[in-house]
Amino acid sequence: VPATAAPGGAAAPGRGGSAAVADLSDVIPLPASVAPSGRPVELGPGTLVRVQAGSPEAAAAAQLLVDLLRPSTGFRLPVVPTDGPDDASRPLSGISLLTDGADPALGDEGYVLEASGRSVVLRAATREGLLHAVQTLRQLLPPAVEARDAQPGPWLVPGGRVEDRPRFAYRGAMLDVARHFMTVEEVQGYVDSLAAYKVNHLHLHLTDDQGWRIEIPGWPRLTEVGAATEVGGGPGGSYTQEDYAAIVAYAAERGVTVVPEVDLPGHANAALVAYPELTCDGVAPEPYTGIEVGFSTLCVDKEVTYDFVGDVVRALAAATPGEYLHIGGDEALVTTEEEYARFMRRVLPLVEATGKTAVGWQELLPLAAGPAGGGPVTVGQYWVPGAPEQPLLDSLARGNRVVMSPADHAYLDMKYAEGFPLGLQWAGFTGVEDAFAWDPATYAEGIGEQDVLGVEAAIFSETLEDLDDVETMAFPRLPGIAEIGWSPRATHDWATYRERLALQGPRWERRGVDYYRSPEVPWA
Ligand code: TNX
Repeated sequence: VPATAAPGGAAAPGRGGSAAVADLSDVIPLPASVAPSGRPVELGPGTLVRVQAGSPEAAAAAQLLVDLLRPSTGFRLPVVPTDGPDDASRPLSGISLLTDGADPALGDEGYVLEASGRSVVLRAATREGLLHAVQTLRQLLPPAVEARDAQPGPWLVPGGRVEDRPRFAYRGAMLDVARHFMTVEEVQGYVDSLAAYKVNHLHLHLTDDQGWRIEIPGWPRLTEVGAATEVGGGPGGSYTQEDYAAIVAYAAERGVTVVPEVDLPGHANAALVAYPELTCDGVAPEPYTGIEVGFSTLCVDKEVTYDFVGDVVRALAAATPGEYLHIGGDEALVTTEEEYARFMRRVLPLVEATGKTAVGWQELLPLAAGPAGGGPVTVGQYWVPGAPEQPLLDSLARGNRVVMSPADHAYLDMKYAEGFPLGLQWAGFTGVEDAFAWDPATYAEGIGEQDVLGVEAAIFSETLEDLDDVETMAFPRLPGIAEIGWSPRATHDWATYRERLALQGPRWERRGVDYYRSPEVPWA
C-alpha cells in the first residue's frame, strides 16, 4: 500500500484536490517517535468514540476529545464503551481511547497513537497520557478543526504510529495576574492554549506590589484593599476562593496543574497597604501602580508576619490539589541576606507542614536543606541569565531541583525585537529562535539533566493589559519552550521546527488566539 501521508502534507487523492492531510510529524512538541505508514484515516458522520469500559481516565479524555471535535466537524461522535454491542459488526472503527495494555515504559504521561484502516487508537496508562494523545490527534487533523462552527472537512488523520513521552516531567507557563489582573475566563483561555502544547503546569503569579489577587480567609482586606490597584491605575481585581477553584478545575480537566505563587517577603506592597501591621513601622505605604521592583518587604521580625504567611500558605494549599506551592523569594532587595534567610527558614517549614513541595525563585534554593540535609526536595526557579552561583549548585547537590526559565530565553514578556510595542527588554530581545534554541540541561554551567525538573515560559505583565496582549507575547514563542521541555534533545532543530511552527498560525486564527507574525517563521 503506497503511503499517502507524504512529507510536508500532500493533497489526499480523490478528495476534490482541496484537502490536505498532515504529515504525521506535523506536531508541536515533536513526538519522541513517529512512524508513518498506510493511508490516512477519515473521520465521518458515523465515527464512534470508543472508551475503554470501566476506565474513568479514558472517559475523561474522550470528553475533551468530543468537545474539541464536535463543533467543527458537526459530527455527533457518540461515546460508547469498547465492549458495546456494535464492536462485533464494526471492529475497531472510529477513535478508541484505551488504558488496558499500555506499555509501562510510556511513564506517567506517555501515549501511543495508531491510525490505520478505519481506526485511530489512543492508548496510555494514565488520563494525562490520553489527554496528550488527544492533543496530538487534534494537531494531525486539518486546521479547520479549531473552528467553533461546522466546517466542510474532509477530516483526515495521517496513517501510522506515534509513540511519545516527555523528556521533562514539568513543562510550565507562568502568568502574572498581579501587575495586570486577568479574569477567570482569560486564565481559562490561556489554559486551553497551554494544554494544546502539552504544557502541564500553570504557575499563577498571584501577588505583587501592584495587587493581591486571591481571597484568603481571615484576611479580607487583602482583596478589599490590596486588589484594587494594578499597573497604570486600572481597577485591578481578585479571585474569590470559588473563582480560584474554577480555574483549578478547568485546568485539571485539561491535564494542567495550577502552581499558585504568593511572592514573599518582597514584592509585597499590596499586602502592606491592606495590613500595615505587616510593616516594621506599622505605617501603611502608598498603593503602587508603577513597574519598579525590589522596594517592599514584609517585616521579617514580627510574629504577625508568620501568622499571616501561615494562614496564606494553608489557604492556598487547601485550595490547590497540585503538588507545588510557590513562595516567590525573588528580589528581596530591602532585606539583608541574613533577614531573608531567617524569614525563609521559618516559612519553608510552614509549606512543608501542608504536605506541598515548596517552589521559589532561584534566590531561595541555597536556603533549602534538601534530602541530603534532612529536608524535603525544594524546587528553585532559575531565572537570572548567565552562570549560577556556587550556593545554588550546592543546593542541587543536596537533592533539590530546578525549573529552568532563564530570562534571556524563557521570559516571554521580553520584546521580540527593537521597537516591539509590548514587553520589556531588561534581559534583551527574545526572538522566536531565541526562545527555542537552548537546552535546559546545558544552559547553566554545573546544572545537568538530573537536576532539571523541567522548563517554564514566564510572562510578567507590566506592559500586558489583557489576554490578547499575553497571547501576542506567547505566540509563536511559547510552543518552542514546550517543545524543548517535551521532545528528545536529539530532535531539536530550528530549521525543521520553524516549518512545523508555521502550521500553527492558521490554527490560532481559527481559534481567535492572537499571535505575532514574526518574520522568523515561514507562515503560509
Ligand atoms: C524580574 S523574574 C522579576 C519580576 C519582573 C520581571 C519582568 C523575577 C523573579 N522578578 O518582578 O516582573 O523581571 O520581566
